Amino acid sequence: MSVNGTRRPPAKRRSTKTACVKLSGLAREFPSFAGIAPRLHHDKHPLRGSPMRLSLRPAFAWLWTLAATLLLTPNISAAEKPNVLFIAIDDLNDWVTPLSGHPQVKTPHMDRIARRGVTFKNAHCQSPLCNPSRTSLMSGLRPSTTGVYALQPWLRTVEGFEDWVMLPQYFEQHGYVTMSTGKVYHDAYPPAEDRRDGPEFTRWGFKGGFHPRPDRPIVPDATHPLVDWGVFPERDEQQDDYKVASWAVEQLKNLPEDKPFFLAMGIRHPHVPLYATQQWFDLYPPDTLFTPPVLPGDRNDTPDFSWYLHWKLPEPRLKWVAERRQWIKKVRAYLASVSFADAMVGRALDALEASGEADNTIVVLWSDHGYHLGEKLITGKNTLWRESTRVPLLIAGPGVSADSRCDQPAELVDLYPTLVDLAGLPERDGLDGVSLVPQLQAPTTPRTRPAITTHGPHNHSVVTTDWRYIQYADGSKELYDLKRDPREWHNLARDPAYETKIAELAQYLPAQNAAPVPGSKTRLVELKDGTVYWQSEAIDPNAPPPANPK
Ligand SMILES: [Ca+2]
Ligand SMILES: [Ca+2]
Repeated sequence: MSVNGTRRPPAKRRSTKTACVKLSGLAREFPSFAGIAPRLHHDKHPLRGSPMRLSLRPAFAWLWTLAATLLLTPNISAAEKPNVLFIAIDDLNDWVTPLSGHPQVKTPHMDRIARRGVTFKNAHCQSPLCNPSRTSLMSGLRPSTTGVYALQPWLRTVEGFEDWVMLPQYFEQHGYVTMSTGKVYHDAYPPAEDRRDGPEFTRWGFKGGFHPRPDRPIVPDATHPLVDWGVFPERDEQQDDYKVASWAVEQLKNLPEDKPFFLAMGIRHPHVPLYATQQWFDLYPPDTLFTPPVLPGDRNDTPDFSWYLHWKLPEPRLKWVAERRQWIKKVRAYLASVSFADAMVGRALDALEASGEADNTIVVLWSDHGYHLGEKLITGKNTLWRESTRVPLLIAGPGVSADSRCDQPAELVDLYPTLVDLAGLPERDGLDGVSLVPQLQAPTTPRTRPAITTHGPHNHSVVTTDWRYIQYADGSKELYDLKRDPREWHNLARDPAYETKIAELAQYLPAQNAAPVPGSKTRLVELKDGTVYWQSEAIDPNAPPPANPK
């Protein structure tokens, strides 16, 4: 099957006054930045639930305040401890309604969480790649601390981390029943023999995968079997993610009576392949959709090392999708996949409400990293820019300010200490993150730490409320003034006027830069003795970036 109705003129390049590029002949301008999007109407959403039922009613606000006071008191008994519904989304960038990264996106169920809690508008992953990001979040340690930078290995195989108490284990040690379904750790982790009740989680559910898949890719000349998009399959119930959510719903219908729960649900959409049923595509009529703005020559002022971070990837470059008139189709399929993922979140929220435990449950939703859909001339991830590092991070529940937004930097590595703090468990030493509870209680509370994202050893991004500084392993740099240049188009690092600012931000770079652990491979970039290696293969310094590697 294919996406219907995507008739549009041939791709053209032309500059606008704001130097945007319209590659797809679109009827409407993409707003210049998140936050100015018009309010979207969600009433026609096919799986819309009852969003107001989870919202905080003013008359009961004092009860929440009281609950917050009680819950933040250490040593509360197991029976009083709040539950945790821990929702992981894969490759979800800021194209969600609470962040307005794409002003046409429809995610009414994430809005339900946002209305009940705090939306972190400046939250960033620790690595723009599944395994290192998830390893960091679950261990509470940065990639630069563990040395896990690539898609392999599993942290348990790393010397010194065999018995490291991961986030769900810490909850289990303190009286919780922990449960997992879908992609919580990176795919294949833990290995199948350890994916049983006991290690890592009290109870393992349906793990799922990228199924079902059509007999052949929908996109003509697809660069990789998984890098595909279009209308598929016929019914939502056929999707693995639907079954993952169903398992979570079943647990919420049969909760343990004597213990609090920590239920982790990992949804793979909108990770490629971007398959969704017709109803989700119908939310995004192609003749009204727009692609994100792209600056011509945006990569002219970015260092060579920025290309090395994603030297050879299955995800096509912008030129590839634009020339094949697939850009708008991929954008549409991504949006459809986001709304499908949101609907799965909605099913879990509905079940939580029906369980009667909603008022005593912390709901946290996060994505492991973002995703480019044309910005900086690429699709995919593996960069240190906004599109890769910025992630949705929504936290709601007892002790959390309702319907609030926080502009302070936040990191996914903060989730471990934050959830421990919110649940009133004993403080856990030795973690790299810090509790976000001060911001959850009062979202304007300042935070001095920036957000750090790492991709491969010695490549870091530092984000504050106003700046992004990037430093690569060869010492090359980028600096962006986020107030003036939120899309990070104009690299200021070579301007001597910013030397002081760069020195100030460079102080926050991690002091420890662990070498890649044994077994590190797949999407690993390393600088060794003056030579850059992509997945252990030396890069010719005179070679141009591969146009569209497979
Ligand atoms: Ca991912
Ligand atoms: Ca640029």
